[in-house]
Amino acid sequence: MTKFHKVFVYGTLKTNEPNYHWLTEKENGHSRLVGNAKTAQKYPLVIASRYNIPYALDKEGVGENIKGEVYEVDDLMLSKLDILEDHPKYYKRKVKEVILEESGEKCEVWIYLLHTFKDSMLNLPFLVSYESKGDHGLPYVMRYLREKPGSEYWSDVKQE
Ligand code: PCA
Repeated sequence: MTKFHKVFVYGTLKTNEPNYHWLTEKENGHSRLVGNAKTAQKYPLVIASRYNIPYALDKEGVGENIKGEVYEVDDLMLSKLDILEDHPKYYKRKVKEVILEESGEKCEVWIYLLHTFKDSMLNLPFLVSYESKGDHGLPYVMRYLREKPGSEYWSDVKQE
C-alpha cells in the first residue's frame, strides 16, 4: 500500500517558485496540492547565504506565522525532497502543526527547518511569506548558476 505524507512548503518549492518543478516532475513520484496554510507557531523566515536562500529557522516562537502550501506526497517524492534539502545535514525535516486556510483545520505536516544556524541570522528581517522575486530584492540563485557546485556555502548560515 502506498503511504502518503503531508509536507508544508514555504520557500522555493511553492507554486511557481524556483524549485517547484521538483514537486511536479512525474519521475519524482506523486504530489497533490492540499491547500494554502500557515504555521500554527511562529518561526523566523529569513533570506540568507550568498545565494539568497530562504530558511525557516528552528526557533519556535520567534518571527511570524509563516504562509505556505501543503502537499500530499508519496514515499518516493518525500525521499526526493530530502535529497533536494539535504535532510538531515542541512535542512532538517520535522513534524509541526499548520492551519489550513480554507477550512481552518489544524494538521500535522513535515516542514524543512534550518537547525544549528548562526545567531546573527536572527537579526535579519522576518518574512511572513516568501517569493524569490519579492520586493526584498534578493532573488534566489539556482544551483546551476552558482559559482562552485557543492555545499561550501553552508558556512554562510550553519553554526559549526
Ligand atoms: N525549500 C523548502 C525549504 C526552503 C526551500 O527553499 C520549502 O520550500 O519549503
